[in-house]
Amino acid sequence: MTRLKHEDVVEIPTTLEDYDQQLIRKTGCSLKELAARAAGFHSNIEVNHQAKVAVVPMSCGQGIIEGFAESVAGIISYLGFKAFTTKSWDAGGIAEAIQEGAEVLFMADDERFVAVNVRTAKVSDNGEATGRGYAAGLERMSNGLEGKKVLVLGAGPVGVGAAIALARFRAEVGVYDIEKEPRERLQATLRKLGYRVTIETDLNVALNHYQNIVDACPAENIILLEHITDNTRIAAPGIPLGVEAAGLEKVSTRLLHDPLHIGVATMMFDVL
Ligand code: PYL
Repeated sequence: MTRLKHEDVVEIPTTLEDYDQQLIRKTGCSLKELAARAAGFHSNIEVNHQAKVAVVPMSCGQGIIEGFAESVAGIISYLGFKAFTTKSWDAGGIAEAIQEGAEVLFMADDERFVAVNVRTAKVSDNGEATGRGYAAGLERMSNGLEGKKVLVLGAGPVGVGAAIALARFRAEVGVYDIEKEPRERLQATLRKLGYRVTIETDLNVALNHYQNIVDACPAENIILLEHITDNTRIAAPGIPLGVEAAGLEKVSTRLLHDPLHIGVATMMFDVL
C-alpha cells in the first residue's frame, strides 16, 4: 500500500461532484450506488443516513497526512451521512468521537485504514473494501463480467478483495504478482471459497492476453500503450497509477482510478 501525500487528497472535498459525474458516465452508477452495491445493498434500499461518522486523525508512525481526514469526511458527507473530523488525534480523538455520539469511526495508521461501527462491532478494512468496490466498478463498466477473463495485478489485500468479488461476478480470474508466494496464497484463498484462479507468471504475456484488468499493485508504468486495445477496461485503485502516460488517452473513458473515493465509500456501506 503506497502512502498517500497531501497533494493526492487536498482537492478531493471540492471535486466530488465532477468525480461522480465521470463515474456515472463510465459505470452508469453514482459513487453511492456503486459502494452500496459493492457492500451488498440492493440499489433501491433506503440507507440509514442518521449514522454519525467521526474521522480520527492518527499521529503514529509517519504521522498525520494533512488533508487526509478531511478528504475521508468529505467523501462520507457527500454520500449523505453526518461526518466530522475530530479536533483531537489518536486516543483523544476516539474519546471525542464517542462523546460526540459517533456510531462509526474511521481511522488510519501506516498499516491499516479501518471503519468500525461501535454499536454493531462491524469492521471494514480499506484494502479489501477497495478491491471489492473496484471489482464492482469494473463489472458495471463491462456490463457484466460473467465468463469474461479479468487479470488482477498484485496479490495483496486489494488484489485479494478484488479477486473474490470478481469470482463472485463469475469472471474468469487470473492473477499476477511479482512474487510467487502471494499469488499462490491468493489462489489458495479462492480455492477454499470454491473458485479457480489462473496464475500468470509473465507480466507482458498476461497484459497482452487480458482486456479487463484490476491494477492492485504499487508499480508505475507497467500497463503500456502497446497493451491497451479499444476493448481494454482498467480498474486502478490508489496512487501511483500503473498506466503509463502515453496510454491514458486511449483508455481514459474505460479507466477507473481514484486515491480514496471508492474504497472509503464501500467501507461506509460495509459498516452500516
Ligand atoms: C489509506 C491509504 C490508501 C492508500 N494508502 C493508504 C495510506 O496512505 N495510508 C497511510 C494513512 C495515514 C493517515 C494518517 C492520518 O492523517 O491520520 N495517520
